[in-house]
Amino acid sequence: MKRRQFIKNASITSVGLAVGGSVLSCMEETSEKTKKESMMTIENKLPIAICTWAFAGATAKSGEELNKGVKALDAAISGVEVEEENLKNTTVGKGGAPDRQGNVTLDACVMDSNGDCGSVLCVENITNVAELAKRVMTETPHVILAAKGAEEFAYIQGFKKENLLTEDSKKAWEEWLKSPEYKPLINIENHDTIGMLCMDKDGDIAGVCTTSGLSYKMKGRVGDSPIIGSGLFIDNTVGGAVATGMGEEVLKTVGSFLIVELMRNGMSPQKACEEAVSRITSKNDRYKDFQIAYIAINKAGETGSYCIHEGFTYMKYQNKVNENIHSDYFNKA
Ligand code: SD4
Repeated sequence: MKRRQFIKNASITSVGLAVGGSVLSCMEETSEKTKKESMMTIENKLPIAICTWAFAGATAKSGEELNKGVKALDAAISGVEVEEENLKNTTVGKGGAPDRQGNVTLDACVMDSNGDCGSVLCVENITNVAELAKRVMTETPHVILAAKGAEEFAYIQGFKKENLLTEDSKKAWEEWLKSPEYKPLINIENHDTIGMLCMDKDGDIAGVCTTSGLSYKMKGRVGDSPIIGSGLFIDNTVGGAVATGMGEEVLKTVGSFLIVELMRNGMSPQKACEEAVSRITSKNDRYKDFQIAYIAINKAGETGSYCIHEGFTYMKYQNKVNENIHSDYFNKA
């Protein structure tokens, strides 16, 4: 009796398993089909490059590279290098504003589609710090190199030693020294740190963030931009986010990681950027004195942005169209 019952149960179970198996394989087929269909829909949108502020040359460069089939991270680095090498840009790379003692120190990080990342902090005499951050990722067992160590590593890697302080930046700093009051500026000359997020033809997402940091900062000060999770975060299954503005406040809320996690839980890039700004403004009355802006992209190729004060714009390159988009903002009072 027991044996018969066992066989009966076993056969029910195996029917169940067989049926379950075919249900499973049917579900797998459906999800494979849905994946293929959504990949076909998204393919029409690819590639995409977005960056903070109106750095049109940067997204144009990244877009051109992506169209040639270059992967997301290398395309993003090529784009930001346009600004790292732009001597007129006083917030990124060569020509960036110095610290209080007249030293230009740069911060950068990169994050790739496979979750790898690299970062350099407070680096002097090297222009292309985004590429240097990538070399930390690919050529060392570490994630972060700081100051002299990062600079020495750059020379080993064949980077050129350059004086980053241009005559114009030096003059502006000398002017500032006459009454050296430290005040964060909102929307400096309508640009700031460049953060770039790229989604390549394969639908893979990677990002870069590079900056000279706050003008006339204290010696040794490092902001959010080279800190993975704060200035930049990518999860290739979900999306990516990058920040610009007052780094201290982004650091306190781990802003870019927060945005990616909010998107993982179902928020659109737009709503996730709004929520990350609200985490700052809801707790901090001083938000009136500083700007913070985020941009984000998700795996469906949707993008979003939000900032505290009016004036932040971002670039979006898609379908060979390179457009400047005005971000919505929090402080409408
Ligand atoms: C930083 N988020 O170092 C960067 C760039 C900046 O005003 O200076 N923004 O805080």
